[in-house]
Amino acid sequence: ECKERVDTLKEKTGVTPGLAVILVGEDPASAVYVRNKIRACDAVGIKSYTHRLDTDIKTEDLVVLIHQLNADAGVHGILVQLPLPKHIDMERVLETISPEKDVDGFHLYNVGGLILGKGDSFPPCTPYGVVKMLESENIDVEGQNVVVVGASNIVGKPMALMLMAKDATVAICHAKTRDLAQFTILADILVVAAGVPNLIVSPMVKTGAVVIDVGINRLPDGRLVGDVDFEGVSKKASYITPVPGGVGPMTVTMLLENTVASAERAAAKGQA
Ligand code: L34
Repeated sequence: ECKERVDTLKEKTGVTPGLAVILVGEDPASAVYVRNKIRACDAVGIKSYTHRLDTDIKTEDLVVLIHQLNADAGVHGILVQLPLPKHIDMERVLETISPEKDVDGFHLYNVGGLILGKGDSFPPCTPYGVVKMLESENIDVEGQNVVVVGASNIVGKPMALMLMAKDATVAICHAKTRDLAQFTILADILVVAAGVPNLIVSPMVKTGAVVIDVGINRLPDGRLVGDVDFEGVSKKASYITPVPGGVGPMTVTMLLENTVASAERAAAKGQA
């Protein structure tokens, strides 16, 4: 679908969507994710511009680069891969990105837009991908009990808001929640984004539940696993997402979708 939209946009307006990707430092997981994003851009015809920066770059230098990208008409999306090194002022970096190019949805404007349901704001890619998966499987969330495990700014909090906007009854659990199982057992839809391997085992899951595993953990033996015991829980769930091959690729896909949407808006404004 993204490729079709890109082709149409190029044909009708001559605009090629552009995504600037900023990767600071040598985090191996981030390098893999960024590589996957760049490949996905290539596959649909989005032009990507990668900026690989030294770990000890200063906040100020990042800010200067982002200002340049904000002013670049060929760039419709700007992505700063997280986590950033500790010495960098992440908030300042994220607030420097122009909200119209903030295809990650991390700028305050887009975060606020999520609360108010503003149509022109970009939803963050990971929870947006979860919503798309539910939609494409025709899983209606209205009136359903949704339990989100994990309250991060990137996943848990926006996930809860998006499903609330679709009239689900949402509970958010987190690391300080007492007796997690008493919440998870009530979930018709269980979204797990805690970053703890095997946190969710079969007795904690209601029969027939939809289980979305956002976790991505690398075990000492090199295996990649989610937060859910897939083997056990898959026997009880009506739907379950695998790791790898589930939420991760959807995150990448929604980045493409946001970038294409941004380019379409720019073209419509005639400022591309
Ligand atoms: N700024 N930082 C920013 N935006 C984001 O949307 C992210 N996220 C999270 C981390 N930091 C970010 C990602 O890109 C997580 N994430 C992400 C992206 C891609 C994949 C996983 C997480 C992915 O491609 N996962 C593959 C396996 C990758 C592997 O082999 O390690 C999968 O099949 O799950």
